[in-house]
Amino acid sequence: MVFLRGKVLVIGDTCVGKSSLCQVLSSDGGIYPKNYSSTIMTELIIKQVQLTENNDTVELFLYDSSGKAIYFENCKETWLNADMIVLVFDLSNKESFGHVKFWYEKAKETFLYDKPIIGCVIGNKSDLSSVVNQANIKQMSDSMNMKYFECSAKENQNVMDPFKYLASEYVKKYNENIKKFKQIIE
Ligand SMILES: Nc1nc2c(ncn2[C@@H]2O[C@H](COP(=O)(O)OP(=O)(O)OP(=O)(O)O)[C@@H](O)[C@H]2O)c(=O)[nH]1
Ligand SMILES: [Mg+2]
Repeated sequence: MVFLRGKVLVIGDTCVGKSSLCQVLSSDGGIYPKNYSSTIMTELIIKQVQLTENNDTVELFLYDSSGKAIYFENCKETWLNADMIVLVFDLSNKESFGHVKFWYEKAKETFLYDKPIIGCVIGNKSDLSSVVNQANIKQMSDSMNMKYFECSAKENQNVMDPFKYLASEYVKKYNENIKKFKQIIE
């Protein structure tokens, strides 16, 4: 059983629902912000995720970043030393899907370099009709080596799944590192 803490970047175009997802997640479905309130720079939301296997707990520090270009340079400063990344797009907005790679590349050049990263892609607003081709989503997620999830913050559907996945991958990586470290000192 371990208790870990990890920094998660939540990034993507403006209005795709990043803040809504974070609010719904942190309130266990209790709060869905009905009115749009644009995030200014970055907001920090903390959520503990309990994993049933081994009773591990991961406290996620979610850095909910603004998708607006004017805040971009300042947001980047808060991205340093991130452990995980969540790339969000809106299933009803093709342009936001087209920009996922842009956000990934920006995160990579800002803090990731060539380090392998734990991350996932979220297609949000699954309650609306999707205008994005599933094969294209798969191709894009695979090219970044990331798992894909579909959610609706509005309907509180599948919101927990991507964050449980991240927490479990994070624990897996931690255990692998401990194992490697033990092998070195033994
Ligand atoms: N239909 C639907 N609307 C959603 C969903 N999630 C968010 N929205 C709406 O989309 C709009 C933008 O949501 P936000 O969560 O503020 O978007 P954001 O990505 O944080 O935007 P920025 O902070 O500007 O980068 C709001 O009007 C939300 O109510 C969803 O799952 N379904
Ligand atoms: Mg926001």
